Amino acid sequence: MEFVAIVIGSKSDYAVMKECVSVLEKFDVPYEIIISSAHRSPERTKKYVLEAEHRGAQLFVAAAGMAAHLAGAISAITTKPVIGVPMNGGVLDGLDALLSTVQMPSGMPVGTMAIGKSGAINSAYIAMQILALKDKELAEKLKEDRIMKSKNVELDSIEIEKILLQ
Ligand code: RP5
Repeated sequence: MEFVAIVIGSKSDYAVMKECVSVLEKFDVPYEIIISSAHRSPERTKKYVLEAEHRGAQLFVAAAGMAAHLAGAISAITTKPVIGVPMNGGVLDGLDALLSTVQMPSGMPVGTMAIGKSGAINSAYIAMQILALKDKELAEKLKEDRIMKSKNVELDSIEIEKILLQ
């Protein structure tokens, strides 16, 4: 079965990365999520990535904070797309993780998202956009989602205009 493999560096990352999970669930996209760290459990990370790829993982989402090497370490193991999500927290509140995740050497890409919640949500969207290249039903759902987002902007505007006119 094809699925999205999410790896988070610590249990503490789940509070943010549950946003990614929620989006995938909303769109009925199969996923699995494990905790594994580039630093604390490098062997487990490598073993999981190889096994997950063998079982049908189409791409990896990797979330880590601080000296965030998880996404880069995963990209060293697989040629599947790797999406990195820098976690906020720590002294530099995610800027450290952003730079660690995004500054990959040439030929070893990590598609890096924004820090924190927006990045977690967008990691699910980018993952689905990749899957939708060969999944027409999912591509249709993504188009409908865009239409709804656009309608919501108009509805929000009408609401604010009404409040201002009172
Ligand atoms: C990173 O260090 C993790 O991804 C997490 O964002 C950060 C802090 O981890 P904990 O000390 O909360 O486990 O490796």
